Amino acid sequence: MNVELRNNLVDVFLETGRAHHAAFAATDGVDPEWPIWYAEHLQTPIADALRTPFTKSQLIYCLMDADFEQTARAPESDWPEFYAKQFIERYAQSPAPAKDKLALYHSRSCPFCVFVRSAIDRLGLDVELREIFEDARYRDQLVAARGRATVPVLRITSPDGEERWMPESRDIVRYLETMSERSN
Ligand SMILES: N[C@@H](CCC(=O)N[C@@H](CS)C(=O)NCC(=O)O)C(=O)O
Repeated sequence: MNVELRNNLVDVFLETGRAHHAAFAATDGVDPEWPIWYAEHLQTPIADALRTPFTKSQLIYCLMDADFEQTARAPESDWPEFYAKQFIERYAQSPAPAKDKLALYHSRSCPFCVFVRSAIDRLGLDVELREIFEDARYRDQLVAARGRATVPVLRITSPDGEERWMPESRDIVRYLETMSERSN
């Protein structure tokens, strides 16, 4: 369980509960239409916290469901804690897995580079293009890593910073195709 997210949601529920109580002070918080009022006030903070869009109707359903579950399973528990846990378990988006960063060292005129660039376009991949004759830094990086300036070379940087330099246009295209299949 993501503790920071849970605490964040508990705070959101508590604050909204206080605001609701203040708004319905005349009836000491009694409001038979409470899910509608809560959905109105929770829509933005809940969607932001869980990184999931909610319509008000969905939120009304989720709130009523949490109320039902709490009454049935844990009537003694603190409702903000219970709701936070249930919302996280059922509706939180898991963070997108970190991806490798890809950069292609290439030159405009090289036919092997054209072959790789057209595969990148066809597959719709996010690959940074580094033209070694337009920016001397790219040529220097390539020579420092490989001892020569032959292009194309794909630089693959993993989320933990580990690097691979992949030469050979056919190997690069094969690698990109595999990446693309995996992400579909
Ligand atoms: N077998 C390689 C051939 C790459 C190649 O010959 N690239 C040429 C440009 S088209 C090059 O960089 N020549 C300059 C050099 O090797 O320093 C591939 O398929 O990627």
